[in-house]
Amino acid sequence: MNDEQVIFPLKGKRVWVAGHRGMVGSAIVRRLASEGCEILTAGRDVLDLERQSAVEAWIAANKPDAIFMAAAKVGGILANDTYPADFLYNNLVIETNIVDAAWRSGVGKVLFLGSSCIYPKFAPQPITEDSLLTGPLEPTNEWYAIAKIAGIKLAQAYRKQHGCDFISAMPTNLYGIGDNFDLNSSHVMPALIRKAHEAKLAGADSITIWGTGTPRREFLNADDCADACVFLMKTYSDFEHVNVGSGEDITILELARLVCEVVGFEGEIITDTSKPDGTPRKLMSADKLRGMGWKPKISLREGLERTYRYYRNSL
Ligand code: GFB
Repeated sequence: MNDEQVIFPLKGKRVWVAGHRGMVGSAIVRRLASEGCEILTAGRDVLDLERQSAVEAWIAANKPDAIFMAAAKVGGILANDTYPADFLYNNLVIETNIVDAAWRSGVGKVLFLGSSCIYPKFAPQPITEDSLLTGPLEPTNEWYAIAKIAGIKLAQAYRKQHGCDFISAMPTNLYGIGDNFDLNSSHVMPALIRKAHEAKLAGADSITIWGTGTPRREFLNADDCADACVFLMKTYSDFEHVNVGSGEDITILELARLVCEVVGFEGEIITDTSKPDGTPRKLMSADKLRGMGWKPKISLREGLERTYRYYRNSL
């Protein structure tokens, strides 16, 4: 990053990573280690992000200069479809509490993290930032999407009405160290790693993947996402959100084959079409962020190998 690009240096600042125990939050904490800032964290035992007065009091007392909003209720397609109230309510309340309290305490900069599912189900591909609110959402995750759209709008509203320097980043499907490997609530990448690993150990003939295997998804390693978030925090100050992706997508079946190769499982891949496919394709345009000078460093294969190593070490 060129020095002249930096409009909000982090050196010497107090930086709160909300959600520091999650996959993205912990990656941001790792990434911030080289920024010379003071990293603030607050575990669930200390701060309940769903209680507005607690969030207000914590921010007022700890006086962060900047906040990364990586705290969220997240999950894969089945969890989103099964717990709509949790995905809508928990995310809305966490966002409103942090954004409003940040404004009240005069926090200098806030980065809100959303998701690529904010875009219409049939948005033209690759999806540019201006596709937001141009069509109906994918039903399996509309609750989460509505909460994340509200988060973007909160940041914009506080910028417009109060002049706050609040910005938003929209990461694509993320995976990596600290991922959730629970088969009912996880995203596809950790689920496939676990399925292939367990099938290999059991000497099984096949693994079963959900849906038809034809949907296309874009993947970005959580450490690349953290790097992009720090880049945006330091260099970006504008109304519109920014896509954070790899710019490449693959089918779920291709992903399953790659996972099996990395894990060393040689059996068959069977599709279970009683499970939902979700949106057919979700490739975001990477042009805006690339144009600012950021690009990912971790290839899909390298990221997968790292994530598989993490999974084995966590067993
Ligand atoms: O990662 P995933 O759960 O999320 O699923 P979405 C992606 C695709 O992989 C879907 C298929 O077509 C799934 O049917 N898939 C195949 C599997 N096998 C599996 C499996 O064993 N587990 C899982 N989980 N999927 C989520 C949204 O959508 O993406 C969230 O629900 C969020 O709101 C997140 O936006 C990034 O990409 O479909």
